[in-house]
Amino acid sequence: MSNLNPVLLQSLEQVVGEAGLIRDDERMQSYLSDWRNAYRGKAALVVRPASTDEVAAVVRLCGEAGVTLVPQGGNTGLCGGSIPDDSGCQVVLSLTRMTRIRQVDPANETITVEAGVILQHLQEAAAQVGRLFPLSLGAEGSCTIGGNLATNAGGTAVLRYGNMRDLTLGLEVVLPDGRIWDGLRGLRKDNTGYDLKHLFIGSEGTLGIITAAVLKLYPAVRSRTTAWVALPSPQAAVDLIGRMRALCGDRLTGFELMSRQSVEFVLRHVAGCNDPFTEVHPWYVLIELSDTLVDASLAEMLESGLGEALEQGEALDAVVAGSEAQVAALWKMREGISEAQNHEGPSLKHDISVPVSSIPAFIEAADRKLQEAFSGVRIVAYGHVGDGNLHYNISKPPGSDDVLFKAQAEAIMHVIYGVTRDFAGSISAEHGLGQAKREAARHYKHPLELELMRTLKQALDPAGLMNPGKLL
Ligand code: FAD
Ligand code: 2HG
Ligand code: ZN
Repeated sequence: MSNLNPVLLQSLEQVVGEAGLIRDDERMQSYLSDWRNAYRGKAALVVRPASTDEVAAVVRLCGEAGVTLVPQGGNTGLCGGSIPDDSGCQVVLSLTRMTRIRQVDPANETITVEAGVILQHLQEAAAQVGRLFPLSLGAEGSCTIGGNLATNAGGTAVLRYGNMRDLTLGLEVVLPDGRIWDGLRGLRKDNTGYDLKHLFIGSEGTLGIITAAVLKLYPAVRSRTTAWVALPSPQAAVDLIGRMRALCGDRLTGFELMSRQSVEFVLRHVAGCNDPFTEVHPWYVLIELSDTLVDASLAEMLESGLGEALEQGEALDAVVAGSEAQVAALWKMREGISEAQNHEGPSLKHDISVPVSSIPAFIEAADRKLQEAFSGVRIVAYGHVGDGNLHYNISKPPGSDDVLFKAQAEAIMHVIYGVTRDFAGSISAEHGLGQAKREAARHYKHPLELELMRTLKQALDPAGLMNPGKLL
């Protein structure tokens, strides 16, 4: 049962009603650990407001009582940002009851949604008016728009449409003092000073609670073609993406790199996945072309690009999906990597980015240094290579001890982030810092950038009520 001050508890109940409070230990559990079970915390209470006014009242009440808040959406984040600490004194503020689509404006190509709307539901709402909301990622059936905004989520369509920052026109935010900032403007042009929405996008719940957003819509995709291609090396992937871009321009909407190790994990653990080739190859890419025209000759374009790549030795083999079921099967192989890696014991995630041109040299240097220092660890490298973003994840040597492996996590991380720094890269391309990379950011981010971030935090949240211990 909750150890919260009874007066505060009663006031919160008056705001959100009995349905908006979760206090018994058993029902709280799913809010206290993450998808991988890599982070676990305790909370005094989970509060689930159903409107912006309720969020504001909760923030005010908790602020007055000095109780810190942990905003939470679908709890699919991969760096512990939505998990409370283990004091048992924090309140988890879940946005999952704020699920209204407030407005669809096809003429303005915008949709206004509340923070708790699940990404997939937003995609479906856009499709109903013949539009596309392009953000697409493996957790789209559970992650929320608020979480996508707070982490500036990326995914598999960034190559063409950009990340959440690029897809957002306006925000509504409850500030740490309980005031509501109504920035829900559907404008593509607005030069009236600092663009405040960008402060909150990617702030991981440390500056305020995002309660709603105006997001961009795009014309619906009416044709697409998808291929699975075997490659000799990461350099071949960089060459191939250049070739496909020159040939297809903006029609290139997906280009995902996967090492053999990543694919092997999927074949081993994800039901219904089969290797499209009989031979084993060191690297693969999933390529997708799409267009708003029904008959856009995409298959010819793809086949012509792949034909040239095969001739040049850039590609070793290729299959083009012949049906929607085959398209889905190929994407399942790609999206299944996260889940498959969980079955191989603890995994160390490094969500890095470097310039696209440096991807091959990054992989070569990081692989070499890791294998020299940590013999037998399995490197699970894959990701959004067109964005320069690799998930350079590590699994323990087969049969080795979990505890010993976890004891090496920090040293492994420093090797990988050291190489990332050598290539002027970022230690977090899409998942954010949360609690996982907060300390690392102190080593790898410029001190002046950290100082500016602290200045902003101090200005907006001087009492440190919003998601303390995360990001900064
Ligand atoms: P949560 O996990 O609940 O929260 C994430 C962070 O946002 C926390 O710091 C939390 O405090 C804060 N937050 C949540 N809601 C709000 C709000 N309303 N206001 C303020 N702060 C808030 N991410 C990618 O970028 N690209 C991918 O391709 C990708 N693929 C994934 C695949 C799988 C299988 C999984 C499990 C995760 C993947 N992720 C990916 C990570 C994750 O899905 C995203 O970070 C997602 O945006 C998180 O949304 P959420 O609603 O689950 O947020
Ligand atoms: C992806 O691209 C996600 O599949 C998850 O960002 C990456 O689990 C991971 O490390
Ligand atoms: Zn990713």
